[in-house]
Amino acid sequence: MKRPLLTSLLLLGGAATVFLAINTMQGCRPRTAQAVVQGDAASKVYVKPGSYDEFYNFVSGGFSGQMSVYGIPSGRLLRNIPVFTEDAMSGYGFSEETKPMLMTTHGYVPWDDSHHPELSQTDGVPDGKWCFINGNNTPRIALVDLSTFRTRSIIEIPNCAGNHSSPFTTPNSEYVVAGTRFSIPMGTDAERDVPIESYRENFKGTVSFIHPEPGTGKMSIAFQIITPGMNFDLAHTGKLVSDGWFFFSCYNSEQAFSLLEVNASQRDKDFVMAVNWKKAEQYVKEGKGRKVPVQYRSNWYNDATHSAESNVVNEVVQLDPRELKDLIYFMPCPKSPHGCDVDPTGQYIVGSGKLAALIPVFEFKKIQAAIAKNDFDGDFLGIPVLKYESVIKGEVKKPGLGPLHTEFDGKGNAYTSFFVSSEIVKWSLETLEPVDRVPTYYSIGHLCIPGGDSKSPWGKYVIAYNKITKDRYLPTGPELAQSAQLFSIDGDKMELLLDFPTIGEPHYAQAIPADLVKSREVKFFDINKNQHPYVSKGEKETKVERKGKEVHVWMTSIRSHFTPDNIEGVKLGDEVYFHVTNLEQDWDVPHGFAIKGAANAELLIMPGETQTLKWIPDQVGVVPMYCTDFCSALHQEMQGYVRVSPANSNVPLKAETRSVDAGS
Ligand code: CUK
Ligand code: CUA
Repeated sequence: MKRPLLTSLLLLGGAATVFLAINTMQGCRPRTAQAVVQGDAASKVYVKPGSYDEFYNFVSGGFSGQMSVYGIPSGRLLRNIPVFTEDAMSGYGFSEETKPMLMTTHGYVPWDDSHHPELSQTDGVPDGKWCFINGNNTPRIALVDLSTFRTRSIIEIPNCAGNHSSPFTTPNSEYVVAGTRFSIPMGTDAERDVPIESYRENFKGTVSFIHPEPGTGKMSIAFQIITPGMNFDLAHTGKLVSDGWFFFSCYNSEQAFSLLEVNASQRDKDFVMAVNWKKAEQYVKEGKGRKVPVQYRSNWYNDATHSAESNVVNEVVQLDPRELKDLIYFMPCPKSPHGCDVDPTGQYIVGSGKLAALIPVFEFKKIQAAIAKNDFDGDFLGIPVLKYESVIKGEVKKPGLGPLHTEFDGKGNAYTSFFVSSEIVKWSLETLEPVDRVPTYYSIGHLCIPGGDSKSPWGKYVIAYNKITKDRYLPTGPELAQSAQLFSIDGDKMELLLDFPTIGEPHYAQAIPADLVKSREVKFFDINKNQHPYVSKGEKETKVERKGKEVHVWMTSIRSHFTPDNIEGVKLGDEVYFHVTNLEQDWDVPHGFAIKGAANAELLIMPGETQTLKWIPDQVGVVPMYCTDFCSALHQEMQGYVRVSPANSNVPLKAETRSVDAGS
């Protein structure tokens, strides 16, 4: 009876058959693999030693939970920024100061699955201030501050399960959105403890609008819109003519809760959901929202105290579009749409049905006209469905197989990634005709043009983020390198320039001219402004104090010694807190701190910063500690000792250095 593959093939037909066939086919690749690289490609990606790349490229780390930063066009890795995953290299998630960043209502969650970096915008253009990224698994959004390349804040999203259609921004980053991938039952324990097969009655979705505070980057949930139960996949903001609207792709309008592979692929069309967020904002102001009890955490890293704060929030404002009639509308979209992209003029909304063999292009003014005339094709669970024919500008016919995502070059062209046929297709927004196509190696997911989802793209390159790299790199055991491919798009024809490996799975990425970020960089933290409760602003302020079982060490580091570097009087059963302040006031002089046997990572302390390592000694003896970052010619001399005595010992607590600055 059980023949799932055959059943799927029979049920899906068309593009899906090809999908499955290609999916199970090994080693299928275009013959032209070598021929497509032109002779002058190397010179176009060569950034000579000592020079800078033209663009920063922020790439999601997928299941690494991080975000990595590359230079374009060289593809050089510049940084791997810890976001949702603890990072032993920097001490993120290991130091006492950073632990609260990863707190959730489930406790400390040191990992997530991040898909979509999104740069903050001013007037519809990436401004280089922040980069947001979503956590898919334990629904969260993070804000990375591009002046420090560090995670500044993380907010948990309540009533959400699988935060996939996130964190896309409005044109002035008033909001970033979070749409739930999985619908779930919500409310009290009794309301949530229901049979899975009661999906239709009990399961709902939400899309949340998160407000980042312009000065601090603290995030809060402005409001949440409750929706019929289905899956939300991606989203993009309206702009210019369509400013004030947001568009989300939704699939599983079948409301399946098992074997979605088959059961959520039944209907010819699912939806793109149009949300009038300015209207939602107005309803919230008028008090038409409902305050619903929830629990979520909002975490924020304070650069003055060099410490994170984590606060629990207990309610959220919800809007119900079945009561507030003009809030959301559904537009039919073939078939299981994934990407949902808005062109630079804001007029056209491109839906990409994973199983569709065409691309529908919706037109904003037609959407408005249809809404004004109540030109509906019935409703879906109480939400009006606009007539497909009334809201589309047209369809891109037979562009390729398995369209996923579209970005724009700002010159009237769209670039769509095709997973199944493994290619990028360039097509004209005016004629809806394909004008160029180029193979990708292999099975492209997202693609990225610098500013390619904004009002003003820098349409010089497109970067493909591929799902399969077999045979492109030296093999590395069962898991092969993840991959990006750089193409130039400033001529008529797309041209492959470079393959470069990435960390984790690159889903989406964004890129921005380097100048918009470079000038913001913090070179070091001013020690005079350090408000950490355990700061030592000079060696004279260092000390050691016992508070019951806790031993606190006020410590400093400077090339090339710690103060104090000899500590005695620590006993078994103590908890030792090393509060290390890096006294340097110069760029790129971090010091590390590590101690033997600590069930912890190192600290990597930036100039002017204080960080704390917690250590529970478990053996009697003299224990070495040292600086881990090669900071000077005498880096190997940057060391010290802690004497650990038995629990009942009478060794007095003392700390000293023979440094002249310490004055002891
Ligand atoms: S993505 Cu998350 S499944 Cu196409 Cu935005 Cu890769
Ligand atoms: Cu400080 Cu090495």
